Amino acid sequence: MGTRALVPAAAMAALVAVSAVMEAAAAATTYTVGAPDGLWDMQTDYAQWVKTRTFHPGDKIMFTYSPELHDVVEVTKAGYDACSSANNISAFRSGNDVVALADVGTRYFLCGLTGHCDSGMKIRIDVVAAAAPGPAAAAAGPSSSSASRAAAASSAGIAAACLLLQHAVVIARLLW
Ligand SMILES: [Cu+2]
Repeated sequence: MGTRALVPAAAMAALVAVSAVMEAAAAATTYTVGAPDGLWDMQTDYAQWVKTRTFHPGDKIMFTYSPELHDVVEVTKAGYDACSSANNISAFRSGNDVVALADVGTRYFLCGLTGHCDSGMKIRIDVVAAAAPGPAAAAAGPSSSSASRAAAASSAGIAAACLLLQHAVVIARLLW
């Protein structure tokens, strides 16, 4: 195979990479709670886990666990602080529970089995607006802030795409 035949292949690979980057920039994220080092269990340090992640409206969290061993209860701050699921907001026990983080705010979850929350099986999720809004965007309200978030995400995608295209051009020149 001559080097010339490699050029269209390199261009095609660059195009595939570009569309993958564009999709990743626009998509919301689903976080498996505790992963990759843990899951929804008695060992994972959830305060540590949330520290390295940022949750935005539109993201989802997934609790993965054995339903014989645990469950998931969404509670108020009072319930979270007291490890009480008495006045719960909602309860899940499928072992594969996906919770949508629709709005900016704080959500509290714990395991309702006796003693598990007290042993640390509780998690607090802060859902924050995505892009750092300028003064105008901040005044305009939530719908425009999600629009500016989408714009920021797509411009990040385009910047990454341009970088990939530049690399493809360099590779194509070398091969030619
Ligand atoms: Cu549990």
